[in-house]
Amino acid sequence: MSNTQVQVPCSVMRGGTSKGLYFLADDLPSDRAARDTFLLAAMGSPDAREIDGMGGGHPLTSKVAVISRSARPGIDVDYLFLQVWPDRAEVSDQQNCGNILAGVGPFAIEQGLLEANDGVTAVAIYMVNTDSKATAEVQTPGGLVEYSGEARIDGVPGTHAPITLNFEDVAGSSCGALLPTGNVVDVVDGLQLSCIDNGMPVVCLNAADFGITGYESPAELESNSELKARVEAIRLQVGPMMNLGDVTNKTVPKMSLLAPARDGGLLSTRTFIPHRVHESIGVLGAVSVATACMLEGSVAAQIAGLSSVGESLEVAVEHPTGSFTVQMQVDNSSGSPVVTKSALLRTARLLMSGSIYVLPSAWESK
Ligand code: NQM
Repeated sequence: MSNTQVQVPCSVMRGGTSKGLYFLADDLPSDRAARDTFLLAAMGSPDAREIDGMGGGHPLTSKVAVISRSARPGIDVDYLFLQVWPDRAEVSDQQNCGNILAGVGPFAIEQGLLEANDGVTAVAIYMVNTDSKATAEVQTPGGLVEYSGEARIDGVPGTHAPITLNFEDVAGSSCGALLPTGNVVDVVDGLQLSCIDNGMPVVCLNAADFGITGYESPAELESNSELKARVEAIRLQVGPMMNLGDVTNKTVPKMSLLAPARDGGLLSTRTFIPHRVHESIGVLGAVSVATACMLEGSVAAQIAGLSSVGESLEVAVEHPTGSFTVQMQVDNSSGSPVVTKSALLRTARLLMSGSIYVLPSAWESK
């Protein structure tokens, strides 16, 4: 079709409240620098609008999934998540993404990496970034991925087929421990905060400590340069405390500003991811915040006010475009609650399947 550009097989999918490019690992250069040069060109980065590529000019729409058949026992596919910075020539594998994860099962089935059942297919996924496992339940009547359905998730218009994501043992997957600093509460710049990693490194902060309500829109928060500077100053200090090293150029930890719930949820969140404010909240980010609500004395627990926790509970984390429900299994046998499993509802949709075109200068052959 194009004699003067390189074309690479690719699907575009919405995964949860994010959107990204999905590739088979075999279709990408195995050399990391060559792969990243290609991905930057494919997205149109660096450019705030990503006008010369497929990216949407926002971290939530500048994401990549790289998928391959897994050699690991009991695992169907390996999933590597890559964040392409829109306005900076950088590709990061330093975080996982539970929203893009929602598209991995459907993509793997569409690409023939595993055979679907007639009904529901459980896809076992190894998450390369965090060396952890998730299982996605994908609707596959007649052995084909079904995208239509009645499931609704806040932040996405309309309804679609449900995809249930199940996580086990994700505590400390990036930082080495659920409480990476060893404390439920730390004090930085005179403010109490709680650092947690139950699948995503998150710093829980009290929005009121910053003189805001915590119900502002993402645009309002992003235009508050004093707030942004204070949040970033704290993030840079907390990164090494969370075993993440220098986080200047990293997309973790996420900074979640918390306020009391307004719509029947557990609490309300506004999350810096970290330089833009999330339009909703990340999947593993929500699991981490919900987990923090169960830890007595944490900044999240002080705001959520959960008095006691049963073995099985469903909590709603409020965010700018609605709320996010997380089901949790909790083990109370040690005296303090330990979240052993979490499950949540997402939807995903295949938007396009075909080829991405890049200039020859962006492609070094495999
Ligand atoms: O926390 C955005 C998203 C995410 C990450 C981010 C995510 C997760 O919503 O699991 O899904 O926090 O950068 O896609």
